[in-house]
Amino acid sequence: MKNKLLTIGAIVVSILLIVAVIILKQQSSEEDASGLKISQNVSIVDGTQIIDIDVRSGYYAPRLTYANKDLPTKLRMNSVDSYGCERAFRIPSLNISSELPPDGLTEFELGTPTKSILGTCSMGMYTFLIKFI
Ligand SMILES: [Cu+2]
Repeated sequence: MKNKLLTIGAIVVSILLIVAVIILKQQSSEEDASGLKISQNVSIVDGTQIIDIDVRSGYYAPRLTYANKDLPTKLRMNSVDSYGCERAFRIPSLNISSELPPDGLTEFELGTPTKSILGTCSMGMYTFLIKFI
């Protein structure tokens, strides 16, 4: 009888632990989903926000960037072995149109953006989006 009670007690404790772990996990994943975070390719130097985007043959990376709004902002395009149409670079909302080099950094002044900025190749095959939060 005593053994049975001990076994039942152990089972109840185990179930409670499992439920607690599941609840804690759900809470942390909810925080991750709702709390937008500034992306790792964003840095602030002397009050200017710098957003780094990689330019490679066939893509821009990262595809989605979260940056700070209300900061003077520069876009820094980092080309490495770029020989595709990603070099024909456009930001339609800012009337920016530029031929990027196959290798090297190219900077663009974005002002103090309030709206999202879409970067794209001239034909719209490759894109990236910067959201200001
Ligand atoms: Cu293209």
